[in-house]
Amino acid sequence: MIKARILSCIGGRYTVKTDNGEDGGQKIVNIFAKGVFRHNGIKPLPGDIVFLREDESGYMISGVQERKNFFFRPAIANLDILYIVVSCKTPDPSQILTDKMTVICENSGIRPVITVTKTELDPKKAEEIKDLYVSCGYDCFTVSSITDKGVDELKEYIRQKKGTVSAFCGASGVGKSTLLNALFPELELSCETGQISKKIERGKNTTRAVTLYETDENTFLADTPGFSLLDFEKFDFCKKEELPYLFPEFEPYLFKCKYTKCTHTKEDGCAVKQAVEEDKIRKERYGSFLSLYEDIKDKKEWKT
Ligand SMILES: Nc1nc2c(ncn2[C@@H]2O[C@H](COP(=O)(O)OP(=O)(O)OP(=O)(O)O)[C@@H](O)[C@H]2O)c(=O)[nH]1
Ligand SMILES: [Mg+2]
Ligand SMILES: [Zn+2]
Repeated sequence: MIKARILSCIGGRYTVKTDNGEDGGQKIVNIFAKGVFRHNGIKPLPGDIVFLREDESGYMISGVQERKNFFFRPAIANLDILYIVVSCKTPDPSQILTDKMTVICENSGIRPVITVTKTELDPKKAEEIKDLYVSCGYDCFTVSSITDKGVDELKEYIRQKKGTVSAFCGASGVGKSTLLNALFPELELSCETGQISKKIERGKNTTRAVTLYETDENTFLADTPGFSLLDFEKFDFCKKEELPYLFPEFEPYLFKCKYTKCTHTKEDGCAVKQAVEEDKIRKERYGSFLSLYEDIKDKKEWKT
């Protein structure tokens, strides 16, 4: 049995990295749709660890190792870290979208890292975004792929995360592929980016599929297609009772409310609301909490 990691799935062709290459090394092989089983209805995803069988017609996927998690948009399995990429300008940042992503990460046991791009366009805004998420306890970076400012710092952080699977995700045009190129020019990203056009043309080199790149031994970083606001318009990733626990900065206050069943939305004697008034919890984040709470509060049945 050969063990392998799925790097990408493009047009029915899976590219996987095996550990049975020459001299015990690794090699990249392709598997076509007919060799891909759906195991108990599970479609193998980039990031999955799979078991391969080889016969005269090529490789087949014969099993998928149990996932520790999976992220649905972008679809990746076994993520350790999600770099939530936000540009400070063009396109303008959406705080609610960023907060939805942090909440989904918290719910799936994935570490979110906020990465603000294009900082040379609006350094003040970039720092504001960073401050907000640092105050929530998140790791944050500000980078410009034009001036290279902050790129080395982020690269060092990624280097320290040996053995992990991580991904860049964010709205289309925020500069994910360009940043990946600036960080790891040696990867020669298959998507033709890197050329920073003077006139910003969004969508010109838009990434079409999730691809994992090996940045270090057994360490993978994925570039992913940008999503639009519509992709996360419907928010139903958790139960309303769970939502407060997915805002880590609320934690010190959650058991200090007057009522044990406090929803932290409108009750008297709510310690979370008080912390917001005292600027111990940022109003912007509490605003996102209320808005997400509204989205899920009337949901009767919770699908998994
Ligand atoms: N000013 C400025 N422009 C940048 C920077 N980084 C990327 N860009 C530009 O932003 C545009 C989009 O960059 P991409 O890297 O393709 O963005 P993306 O997030 O990969 O987009 P999708 O693949 O569609 O999701 C391109 O025109 C880049 O040249 C930056 O640091 N500063
Ligand atoms: Mg891209
Ligand atoms: Zn409360």
